[in-house]
Amino acid sequence: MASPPSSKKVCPDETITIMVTGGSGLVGQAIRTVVAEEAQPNEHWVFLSSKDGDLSDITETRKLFEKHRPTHVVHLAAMVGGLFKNIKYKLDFLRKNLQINDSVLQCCYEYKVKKCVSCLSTCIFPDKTTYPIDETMVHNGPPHSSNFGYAHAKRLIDIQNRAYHEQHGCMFTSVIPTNIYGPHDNFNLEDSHVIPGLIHKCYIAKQNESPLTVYGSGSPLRQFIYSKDLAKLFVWVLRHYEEIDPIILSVGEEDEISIKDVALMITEAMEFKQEVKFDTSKSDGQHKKTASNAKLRSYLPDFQFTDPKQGIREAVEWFCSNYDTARK
Ligand code: NAP
Ligand code: GFB
Repeated sequence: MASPPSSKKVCPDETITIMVTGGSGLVGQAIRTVVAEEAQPNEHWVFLSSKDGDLSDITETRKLFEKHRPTHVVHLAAMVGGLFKNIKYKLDFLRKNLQINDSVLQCCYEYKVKKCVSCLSTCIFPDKTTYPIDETMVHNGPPHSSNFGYAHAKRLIDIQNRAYHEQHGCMFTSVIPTNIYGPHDNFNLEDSHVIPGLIHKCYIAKQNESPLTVYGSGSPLRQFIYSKDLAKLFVWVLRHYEEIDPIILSVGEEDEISIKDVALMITEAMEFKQEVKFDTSKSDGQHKKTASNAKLRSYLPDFQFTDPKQGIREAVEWFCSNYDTARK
């Protein structure tokens, strides 16, 4: 078995290779944009997609680590989807993400990766909880039934990080983003998250001059983070965050908005003039999952988040400009 990896900090002039799993997705593409805007001469970034190899297969995963020999890993790759995809495929979300996470973390250990930052989600917290939710509450009770497969696979990353650290001294940590949106999202009408799903539905409704149907009552509350803001925070975590415990990456509790609010921001950005209807036969999912970003603020008190109206305008413009090639 390989010797324990060194947990020494990287010298500023030492060349490091950062391998981003899931690099072709919503978050990966945002990180690619951010690092291109502020390139560091000693950082070599490698962005992977499933075309480079299936990370649920540890043999294929080892080949990628053998090829790229990363010193650092940003682990984004996962089976991902919105409420309705999660409700349909709970076992697949559980197994596929367990397989991917075990392959990647074990290879990080075997290849002496100095630091790995993985990704949890604010939807994995206990369903019955007090608010605001914070990082200490991840394992304090069962998650919401709608996504228990995905939630348990994600929670296990935190357990795996602690086990690799305690037994081998690995610097494996994680972030807990809230709902993310932005360019390069998955706009599939059935499987996507709410913002890309409504952008795509609104695009079609505008063309057909028909009403826009929002699923559920519109009353659930969410904190939405623009993908480029998350990417900047992810890069900061990679370079400066040294705790094994996770850190929530989210706008503040006071920036929580309703699904109805977000639907109206989308219709405004799309200049949609038809009726907006609510199909209450469809699930609302979790009513709220209000998370505290106090820990993030203790590190970055002055970080500026993109106003949701501006972020949604940019996401709408990207979708309309890239309709033919967007994931839908
Ligand atoms: P995404 O757009 O669906 O991208 C997923 C990425 O993972 C893609 O690059 C995909 O490759 C890759 N991937 C999936 N299965 C793979 C496999 N078996 N082998 C190799 N690569 C595989 O997802 P995202 O929204 O960017 O999510 C990134 C991370 O953030 C995930 O860990 C997710 O759980 C987490 N997160 C997302 C949200 C959100 O609202 N989107 C919220 C909280 C946390 P292909 O492009 O080739 O398919
Ligand atoms: O982003 P979303 O699918 O997931 O949002 P969650 C679901 C909320 O938006 C529900 C309403 O209240 C839906 O009723 N909604 C309205 C719609 N119209 C639509 C639509 O066209 N598409 C979708 N998808 N929703 C997810 C978790 O929870 O959060 C995932 O299930 C993941 O595991 C993600 O972690 C970040 O925010 O409810």
